[in-house]
Amino acid sequence: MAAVAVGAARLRSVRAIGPTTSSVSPGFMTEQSHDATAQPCNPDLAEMVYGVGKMDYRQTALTFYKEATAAGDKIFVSKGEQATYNDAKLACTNAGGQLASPQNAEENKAVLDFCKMYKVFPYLGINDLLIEGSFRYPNGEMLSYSNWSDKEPNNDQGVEDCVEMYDNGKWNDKNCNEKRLIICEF
Ligand SMILES: [Ca+2]
Ligand SMILES: [Ca+2]
Repeated sequence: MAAVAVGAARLRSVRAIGPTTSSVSPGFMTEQSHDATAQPCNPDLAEMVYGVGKMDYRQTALTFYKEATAAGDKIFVSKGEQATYNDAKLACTNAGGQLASPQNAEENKAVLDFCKMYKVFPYLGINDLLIEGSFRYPNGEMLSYSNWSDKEPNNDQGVEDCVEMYDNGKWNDKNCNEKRLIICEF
């Protein structure tokens, strides 16, 4: 648990730096308070923040997003908003990141934490839009980790090319036109 305490302390110190080093587009954070003294709206958030990384842009992300959690080399952020896949993808790329695309169990757990916090299934960045049945990361690379739910992906009715996460952490391929929670990774 020591790592949790260190991470939480780091988060507070990062917030104190303020927005001067921001390289993040304002489009995704227009409603976000820049108050350096702001506390997490969820009292459990501090428990979710751990292993804060060393890269400046990740610290910047933590500065601006109340709901942020780190897993390995990534930081995942969400404002609790929902959108179709294309709009969600755009929101993340405009912010300098991409839709959450967990590449191991730890990252999957970080995404799941947001799913549970907001009680909404999120979209992942993973999709088979390019080649049906060949699910890939946003950069086109093949998956190195997956956590499909039983009998998924099933491309139901031939229109499921995006991926949502259930509240048990399992994945389901889903129609990209549904609205799902936006979680970005940096
Ligand atoms: Ca498909
Ligand atoms: Ca499905």
